[in-house]
Amino acid sequence: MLQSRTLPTVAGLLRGGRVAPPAPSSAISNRVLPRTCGGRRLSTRPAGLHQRRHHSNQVSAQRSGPGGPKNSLYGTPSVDNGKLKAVKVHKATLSLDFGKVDSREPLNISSLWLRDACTCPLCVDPDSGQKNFSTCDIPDVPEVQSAEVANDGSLTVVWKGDNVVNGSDDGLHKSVWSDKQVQEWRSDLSSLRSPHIVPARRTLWNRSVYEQLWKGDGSCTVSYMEWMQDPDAFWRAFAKLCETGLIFVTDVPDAEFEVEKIASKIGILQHTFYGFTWDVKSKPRAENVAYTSQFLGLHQDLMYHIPIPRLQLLHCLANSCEGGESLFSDGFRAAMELKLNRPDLYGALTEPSVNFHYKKGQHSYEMVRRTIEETHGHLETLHWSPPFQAPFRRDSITRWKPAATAFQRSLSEAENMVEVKLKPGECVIFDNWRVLHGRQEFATSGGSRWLKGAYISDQVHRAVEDQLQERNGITDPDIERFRSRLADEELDQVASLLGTTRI
Ligand SMILES: O=C(O)CCC(=O)C(=O)O
Ligand SMILES: [Fe+2]
Ligand SMILES: [Zn+2]
Repeated sequence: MLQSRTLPTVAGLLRGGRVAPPAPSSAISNRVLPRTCGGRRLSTRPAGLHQRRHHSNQVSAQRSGPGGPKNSLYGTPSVDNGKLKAVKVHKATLSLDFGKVDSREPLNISSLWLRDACTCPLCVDPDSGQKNFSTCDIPDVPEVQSAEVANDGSLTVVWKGDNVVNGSDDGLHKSVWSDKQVQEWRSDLSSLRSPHIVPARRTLWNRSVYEQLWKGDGSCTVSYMEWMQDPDAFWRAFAKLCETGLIFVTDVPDAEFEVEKIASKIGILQHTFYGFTWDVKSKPRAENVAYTSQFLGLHQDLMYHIPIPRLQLLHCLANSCEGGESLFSDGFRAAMELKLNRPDLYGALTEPSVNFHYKKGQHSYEMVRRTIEETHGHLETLHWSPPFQAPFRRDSITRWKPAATAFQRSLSEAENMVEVKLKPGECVIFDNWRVLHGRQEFATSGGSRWLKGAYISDQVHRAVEDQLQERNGITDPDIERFRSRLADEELDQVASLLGTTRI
């Protein structure tokens, strides 16, 4: 049966086409709380958005995006950036002293590591950024001639008897690291940058919160011209995508290749066996349930594939059939609700118990996944796609089933799901690792329906998120602590959505 409701379009919602409670200045509190543990059971009080507004540290700053106040989206780094004060040279290590800015011991780094990490123009080609020597060319214990710290916190080490690159005849080689570089060594043993990227502060949403965000400052929507040509508008919209996982591009020209152009503003498209871009049209004997006119429950795409696409774009070229409304639900909100109310069920969903597959023609893909994946309590991704499930391992279904049923109920409750009938000229972009999508059944007679889709990989998404973070000037050497703090805040958000408080 098709539904015969009249539903507002995205643009209609944005222009206030749907009745909603008065929009608060900020939909959700994002206050920073001390870590709490254990007892998540809640005391209930009546739900109401107004209750969220009294929190001291409101989210409104987040709205400003990258052009706005510094740190708005990412929060303030949690560790004092005390500069390097002194260095001592031992036999095979250098000991770096950051003074008493935190309780850490001096940082001991081997001279081998330091010599390998030289970024001088002889060691790292300034044009290509690539290393000019092999780590195996360095002596096991490179000899230090001198080491000193400047007032600005930078570190200079002069190496002796150094033939690693063709340097000076006297065998001396000078390495200089800026304060910023030195700071990055403090966090952990990895010297890659991405572990230091502070994850975006997310706003978890149910239907009414999302509608308020839409109406709020319009930042969940961006016009095609702005997205393509106005860098500030692009970054604002991208920041919103990181925050909510769901944005809409409007006024897209009526042409097949536009989805590729919109996606290319973020970066290269992720090619999959569905094609570089793909058509969502109903067809006979469809190879994918998406290409039928049937109801399609909430799901994520390509759970059986490596890598799983991070962003999904769907550009609406035609949607005149009766039905065919798009459905979206914030999977992270549902996961956090479960964590808050039923940590036992949440735990069951973090086990690797779901088999996914796609087997057709020359394609044969399968993967076992955890429904919920987190790092230090911070949600990273979900894996939910009932149509592509393969039979379970016989010993895992019993524990998974009740937990998954509670999760599914929360995802698909009307108050948690956004339902929009996309109009031609609208393109939705959503985070396929977080936001689940689906669609209502539609009647193929008396109309046409055509969406054109594209994917962006996680790696490309991270690169752009990295630039966003760079614009915000945020890194956090203590990223693990930051992750668990964000996780704690998200539990508060979901408690607030449920009209309860955490004790
Ligand atoms: O038809 C739709 O609205 C969405 C279909 C779908 O799930 C997809 O293309 O991934
Ligand atoms: Fe899909
Ligand atoms: Zn060098």
